[in-house]
Amino acid sequence: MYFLLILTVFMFSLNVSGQQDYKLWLRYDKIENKELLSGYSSKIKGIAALGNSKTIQLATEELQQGLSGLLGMKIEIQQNQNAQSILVFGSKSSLDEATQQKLKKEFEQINNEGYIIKTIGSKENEQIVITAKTDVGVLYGVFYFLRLIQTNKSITNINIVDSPKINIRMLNHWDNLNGTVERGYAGSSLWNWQKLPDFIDQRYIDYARANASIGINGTVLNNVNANAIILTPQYLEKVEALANTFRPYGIKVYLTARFSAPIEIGKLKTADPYDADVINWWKEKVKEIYKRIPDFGGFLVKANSEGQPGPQNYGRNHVDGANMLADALAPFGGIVMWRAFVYSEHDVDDRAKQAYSEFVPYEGKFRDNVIVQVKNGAIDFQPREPFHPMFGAMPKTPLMMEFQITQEYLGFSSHLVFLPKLFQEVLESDTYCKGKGSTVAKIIDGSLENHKISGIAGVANIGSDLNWTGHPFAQANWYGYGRLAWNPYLDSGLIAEDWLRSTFSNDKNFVEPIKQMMLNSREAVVNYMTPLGLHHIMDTGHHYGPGPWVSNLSRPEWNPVYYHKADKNGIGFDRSKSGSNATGQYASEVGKMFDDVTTCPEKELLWFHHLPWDYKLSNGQTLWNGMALKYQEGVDEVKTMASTWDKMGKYVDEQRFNEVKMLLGIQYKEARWWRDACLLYFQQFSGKELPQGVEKPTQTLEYFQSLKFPFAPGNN
Ligand code: GCW
Repeated sequence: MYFLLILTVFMFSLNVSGQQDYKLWLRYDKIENKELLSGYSSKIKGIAALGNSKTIQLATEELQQGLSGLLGMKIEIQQNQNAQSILVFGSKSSLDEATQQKLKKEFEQINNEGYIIKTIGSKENEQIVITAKTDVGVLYGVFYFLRLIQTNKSITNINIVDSPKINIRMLNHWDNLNGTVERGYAGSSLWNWQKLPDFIDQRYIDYARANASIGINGTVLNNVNANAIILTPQYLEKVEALANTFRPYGIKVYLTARFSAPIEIGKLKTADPYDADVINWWKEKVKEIYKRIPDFGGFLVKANSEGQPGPQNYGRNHVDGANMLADALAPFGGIVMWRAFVYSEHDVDDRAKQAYSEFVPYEGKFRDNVIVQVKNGAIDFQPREPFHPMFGAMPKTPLMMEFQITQEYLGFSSHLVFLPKLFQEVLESDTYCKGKGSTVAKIIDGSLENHKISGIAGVANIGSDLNWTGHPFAQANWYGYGRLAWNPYLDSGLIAEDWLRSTFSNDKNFVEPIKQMMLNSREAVVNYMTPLGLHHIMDTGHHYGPGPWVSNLSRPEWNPVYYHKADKNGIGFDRSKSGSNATGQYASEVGKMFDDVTTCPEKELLWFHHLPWDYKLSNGQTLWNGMALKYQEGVDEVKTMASTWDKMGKYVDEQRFNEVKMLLGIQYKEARWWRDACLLYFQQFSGKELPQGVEKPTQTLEYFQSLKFPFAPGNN
């Protein structure tokens, strides 16, 4: 009996601690600071909801649960909207005339998804109002307000007016219909196609809630390497069920469209975008979708890229393909997101140049409801790439940013890498396309050219793992992506801090060092994988671990040797005027800077230049020594991360503390693997000893080359 009791208690606590991870950043633990707590409690004696839509109901539940947890007392729903010290929330049309008038100026400043949070009334009769033009705007305001309290911010005389700067804030799931996730490292797909539409997993609701809390308003459910079956009635019924689940959270559903679908599921002989039957097939298909899902978002398309079908199979081009789909979607308000991730095995030109060369001539030719989705980086989501030269080169065409949240090239879900730091670097990059200050952020939010649509996509790192993302800190990448999608000008340090306070603790002895650890983690991974502008030197297929020696793949640009070009004379890809002239694709201010080895930032040196091993770096080291020292620095940084974390036991529950500790252990081991394998390999060309301060490898090059990972995750 006694044993049974202990067992139950033990199992219960296991279960409870399991749920710690699951809650993401939406933890509403009681405020520890007594003074703050009484301050909040005096201002919020109850809540009053105006309106009764599903979205307002959700907002009510969220506020009630959130505030009850944070304030440690049950927060009641007030019937009397005019009571003192209550929180009133509802959309503009539900406010009384007088309050609407009071907030007139604020309403003029927000868009349809923005919100206002404001203290109104006289001192004796103070209230906090959360309002917006739409119910979803109110929900965003509610989440923002809860975050303020979660992160211990002041709510005295509150006055916040905020709107998202980008219209389409999207997650792209590379989820296959068989439940696997391409480049997914957090278990399998969340979507249980077999049980849909009748079974709505609680997970779908929790997913939507988490996304709404950071302002994400769209999701592409399936892989860009698409299967046409998703467009059959049998699957559309399932998609409809998900759309219905997500709708109250302000999230629209999108699908990828396989270009050859008219053949595969439509029994047509061709998918030629000029063929009348094909045009008609897509029109009918779109009609069928909108009948089920009236607010369907549209299609994402990967065409004529890495073997996917597309208009070029019929002698047509990207504009022909995109516009055909756009015409079918236009009557319903849907959009086409056409990916620009193209490079051809038949094109001998530098792969980094190919997307620009192919797409820039189409400037001005796409329909109004087409947005071109450009990957972060002209190669492929590397730990560091200079910004894609298409940004700034197509002013008439709205361009969408595609970031990768899942860590295909950044250590899967075993490495702690805080990606908002990387995203911020790219968003802040100045394209100079309209003179100084023409940043990538201003291009994608549409402000530079006054575009009607603007968008951003993040390839999701979410899966069926209990903690959603595999690594507890990978939750910060989902979170941070959402915050930047809402406001691409946010500082990544602020994002890290908000996330830490919401997810772990408000104690500054925890927040400060761990924030610093997160901010340093991005440079650490660059240093131990691809310092000084190296790129694409990972192992083949699964992309796990180093493989700079790989040279046997059928397409030259799939081989790491194509990218580093190491030989006895030196290392690096010459993309300057004397090389591939990729620098010529940038505005002249930027192009010149990259072109000249003396002005090219050292962090991008070997991306743009092939340099001798004894080239002198700015710190006086030779290129060989400097590179070796960078690899060592990366390893040392991981060691520091691990020892910083080791001191945090008292601020974190045991389970999460241990998980992160073990993962940092893996990261340290793999950082050394990268360093040793790459340096041993490059040493064959440099012919030089490792400089002082760089640890000696413990294995041979042959050993590293012999490692095989046929079952590494994410590679299907
Ligand atoms: O990064 C590469 C990945 C592929 C991916 C492709 C793409 C979905 O290795 O797995 O395919 O890019 O973005 O289309």
